[in-house]
Amino acid sequence: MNTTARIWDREQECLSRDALESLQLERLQHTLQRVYQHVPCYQNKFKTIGLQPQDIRQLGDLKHLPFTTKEDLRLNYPYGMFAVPMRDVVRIHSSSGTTGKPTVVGYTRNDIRVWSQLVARFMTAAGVTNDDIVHIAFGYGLFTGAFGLHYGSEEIGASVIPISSGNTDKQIMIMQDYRSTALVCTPSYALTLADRMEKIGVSPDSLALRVGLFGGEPWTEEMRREIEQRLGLLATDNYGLSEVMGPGVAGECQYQCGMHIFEDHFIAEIIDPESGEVLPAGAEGELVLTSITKEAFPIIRYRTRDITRLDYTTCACGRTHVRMLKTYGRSDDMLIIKGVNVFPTQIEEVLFQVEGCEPHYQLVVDRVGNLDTLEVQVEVNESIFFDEMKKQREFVDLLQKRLLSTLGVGAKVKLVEPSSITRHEGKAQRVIDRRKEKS
Ligand code: DLL
Repeated sequence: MNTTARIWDREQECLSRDALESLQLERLQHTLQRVYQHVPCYQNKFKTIGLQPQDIRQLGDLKHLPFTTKEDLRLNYPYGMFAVPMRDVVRIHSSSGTTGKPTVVGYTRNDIRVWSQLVARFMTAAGVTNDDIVHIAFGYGLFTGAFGLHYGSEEIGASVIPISSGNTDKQIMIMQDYRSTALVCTPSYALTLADRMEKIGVSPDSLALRVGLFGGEPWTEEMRREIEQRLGLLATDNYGLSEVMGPGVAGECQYQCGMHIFEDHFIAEIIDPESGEVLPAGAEGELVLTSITKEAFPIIRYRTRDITRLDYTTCACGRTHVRMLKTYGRSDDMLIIKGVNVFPTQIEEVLFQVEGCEPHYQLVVDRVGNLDTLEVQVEVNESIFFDEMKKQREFVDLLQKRLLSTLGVGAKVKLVEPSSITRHEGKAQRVIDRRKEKS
């Protein structure tokens, strides 16, 4: 039996805005009651501003509630934000944060069920069915990526290959031999696979891949086209964060025009990251998420730090849930170079448009005297490396000019040899900020 009809939950995914909003309000009110009763951090925050859960009478009142930040989670490390006793928690994950203590999140049995359904939802929207063989190359562990996609695939009834991360040659052999049809990993690892295949002479035609479910880090449209062309698949984007659930918060359908946020389970707002004010529909700003069905770890107005825009126009697929556009990345990933805000993805966009650049780059930020410097190290293909010096200089000039006009601040470009930039099996680490060592 093809289970698509069950996973493609038309009733919930195509609700009218009115019906959706009344469902959201009901679920929000219930969640607020629960956190007020069971999570001291929320109770204290609400009391400080003199607010009771019953004061939230319409969705518009949500803006009166305080934000939750990563700092709140750190202060309540490890289990202080849980709304159920530990005996009801069946799984623990944590964030992939590189600084300080990670944040810890928990799931009840029902949370795991909902999580699996939501991952199954976006996988279905991307075209995965029970006929697919899903190759999961995320690392299994505390990171939510692998388990989320694993349970979602099983919910669909697809055949899961839990290969985990690493050992790229083995990944390629398994994809070939086991006829994997759906690839799950970070977009940067998809490119690493493509590079390696090229190097060892494996053509994408010898694989059975047809769809990619990529997420966990920011990537550009240019990178999407490159992956699609080199792996011969439809590359879709999906978004989530461990604090809110993991993957399964939002995902693209086959029309690739933004990720549907599963609004029957989450409320999305866009705020001005400076003032905290809620911005009007369509404006660009920081995404703030509230969970309205989670049991173990409900989260109210969580500041994701991810910068995006919401698109409420109708999607060709028929789903009514709002779409978030590709995020440039976290506002914490934003570099401030001589006072100008720069996102690594803006640099990626420029590099990908210039013939000769390979899709691997690294940014080195430093401070010389009082001045910030930005160096863009980019791999270039052999032809440029071996060409005469004059041509190399012209190539560097061209890149520097384009970067200056896109970013509004100068960057020095350094061409490096193919394969010289460190590859990561999970999320790419693009920035080395030497200013941090100096401050
Ligand atoms: O990365 C959850 C996830 C796993 C999502 C696998 C999708 C696939 P964290 O490790 O907590 O959780 O990191 C969350 O990663 O706030 C974004 O900054 C970034 N991120 C995740 N997905 C995307 C995406 C997982 N599709 C943080 N585009 C988020 C851009 C993304 N950034």
